Amino acid sequence: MLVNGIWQENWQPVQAKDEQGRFIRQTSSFRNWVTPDGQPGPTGTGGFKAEAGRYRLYVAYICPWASRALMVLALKGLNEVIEVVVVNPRLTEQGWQFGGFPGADERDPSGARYMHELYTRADPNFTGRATVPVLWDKQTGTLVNNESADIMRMLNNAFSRIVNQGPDLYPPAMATEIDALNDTLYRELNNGVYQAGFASSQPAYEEAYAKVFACLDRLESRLSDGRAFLFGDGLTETDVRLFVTLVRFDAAYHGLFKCNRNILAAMPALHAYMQRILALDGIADTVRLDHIKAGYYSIKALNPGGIVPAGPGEL
Ligand SMILES: N[C@@H](CCC(=O)N[C@@H](CS)C(=O)NCC(=O)O)C(=O)O
Repeated sequence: MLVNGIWQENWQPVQAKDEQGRFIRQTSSFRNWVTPDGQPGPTGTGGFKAEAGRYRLYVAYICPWASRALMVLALKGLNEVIEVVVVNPRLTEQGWQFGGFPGADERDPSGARYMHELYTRADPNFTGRATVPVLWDKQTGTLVNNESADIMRMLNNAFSRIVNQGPDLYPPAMATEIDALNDTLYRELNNGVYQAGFASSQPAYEEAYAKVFACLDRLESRLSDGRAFLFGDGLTETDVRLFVTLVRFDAAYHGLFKCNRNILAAMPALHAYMQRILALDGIADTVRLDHIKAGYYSIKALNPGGIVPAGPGEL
């Protein structure tokens, strides 16, 4: 399809759609885990022991999936233990690029110009998207994991013998509830906004739009009872997953992705909740509105002229 054809060149996440024009996200392909002793984790092979200075996390501030990994890194006090490299927020015809945007790292420490070079270094036969986030092992020169859901879990506890800081974002006693709400949030909201934005048919868009706002309405009512976070007083990984979508909502999803029933600021409990998380130690540094706007509005299939909106100026 033409729409698909155009934006496969400029913005790659729409690599697949179903027969109704619904966007389908690619599954991640590197699934090894960093563990305290280097034993294999739930998937993949072993050999990736938690060590200070050994790993590097590649992120884009535009990207909610990368940002959720970066948020866990900050919450767990791992900034000195894991190096972070930030790519240019504007996806090029060769994917993510290093350098050329304020607040992005000018160079990749290992000398790559594009993210895809790291993928082929790790696997010369790799086929698929060169997505962020990427957790990279400097010692063996390979890609450990490119699935943010896994990276969040590793950063939550694999390094606790090196730095023991921050809340347990996935307490075993809450695993079932967390997994269930994560799953709903992903389908209806985190990925729902992308399904609205990248729908290639009117019914697919309307279906996604309805899902997004039904989910936001339920969350607004859940948070209206005065609780600080989704499950009460304690922050969990589900809050991190929700926050990354909320913080992009007014700047990108409301306009570009046509999720425009209302702005987030019109939902008082959700807006206050977002501000509460933004105020946590280290979190504001993971949110760059200039990268978010420049990145999303550089998606040519959705915004051919490339004009970046002036507002909102702040969150
Ligand atoms: N499953 C991945 C998804 C990551 C993802 O889709 N990242 C997007 C940016 S928001 C990306 O890098 N896209 C580049 C491309 O598809 O070429 C995760 O959650 O880690």
